[in-house]
Amino acid sequence: VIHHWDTDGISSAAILAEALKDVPVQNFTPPIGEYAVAESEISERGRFKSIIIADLCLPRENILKIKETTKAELTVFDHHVQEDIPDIAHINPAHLGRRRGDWPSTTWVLHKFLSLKLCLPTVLGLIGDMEEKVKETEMFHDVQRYMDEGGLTFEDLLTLTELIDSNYRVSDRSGVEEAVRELLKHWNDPKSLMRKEKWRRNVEELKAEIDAQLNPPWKDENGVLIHRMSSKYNIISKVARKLAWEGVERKLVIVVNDDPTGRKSRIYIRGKHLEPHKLVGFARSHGYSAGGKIGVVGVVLPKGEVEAFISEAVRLVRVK
Ligand SMILES: [Mn+2]
Repeated sequence: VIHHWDTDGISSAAILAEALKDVPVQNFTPPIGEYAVAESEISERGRFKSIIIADLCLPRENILKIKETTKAELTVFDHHVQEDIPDIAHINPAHLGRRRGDWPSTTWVLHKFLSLKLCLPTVLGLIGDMEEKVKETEMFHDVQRYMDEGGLTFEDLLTLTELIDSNYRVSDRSGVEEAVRELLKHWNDPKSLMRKEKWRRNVEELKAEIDAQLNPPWKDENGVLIHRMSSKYNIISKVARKLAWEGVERKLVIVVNDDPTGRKSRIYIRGKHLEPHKLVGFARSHGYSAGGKIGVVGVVLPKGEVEAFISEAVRLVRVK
């Protein structure tokens, strides 16, 4: 199972491993931040009859290359919008043109597709991807029931998604892969998972780093705030969220993280009604890797091109 490094991806891998417990299953996440997998790395781990890609939008060429190299059967479980690929089984209701809101997580796709009894990983995937917004979905009845039966609060589960996500936020790739085994070991036992010392230390470290990186200076003009920082951790969305809310909501928050060891920067743009298409299209036309959803756009580009991109981005967003 090749899976995304976030809680939904980790939980989806755990659900698949549990469903397939009669056969040996290995789980694998790409290098954190890279939406591609080197085929050689898969081959090094063994020979596989079947490969499942979960909650991870790999490029078409990458998927075809994996299939060609490994000769395995390939199946994709996802809820992101993706293109059709010949000879690849694609279990993705979003892709069938249904309303995206109906499928808030890959764990929910698996839950429905495999007709499972509601379990902790399914709930964690929903909360990991949706956070507070999950309360507005129809699945929240199920989440509520799960919490009532286990004597859990929403905050408990939100905290647990933070703990699980801490692995990728500190760029601990093997920690991400190990988290799948932890979910399997403590199936439906969130209290034990919440005590995991390593994850708790990660969260503490991340909190301190976020506070440190929140320090000014930043540029705040006409409701647009621009903050540039340099952290080795994946905290850009956390920093953006904190800056978006300071009593009043800012129209647009742009956070830039310059990779402390490389030549790339990551830009994260957050705005309440931000439409991603124009910005993502503009970024891709420059050859940058970019993605987004309503309210959020992320771009990776060379450090030296950050300033030019931001001034154009602000202009594009304003022209509405
Ligand atoms: Mn997801």
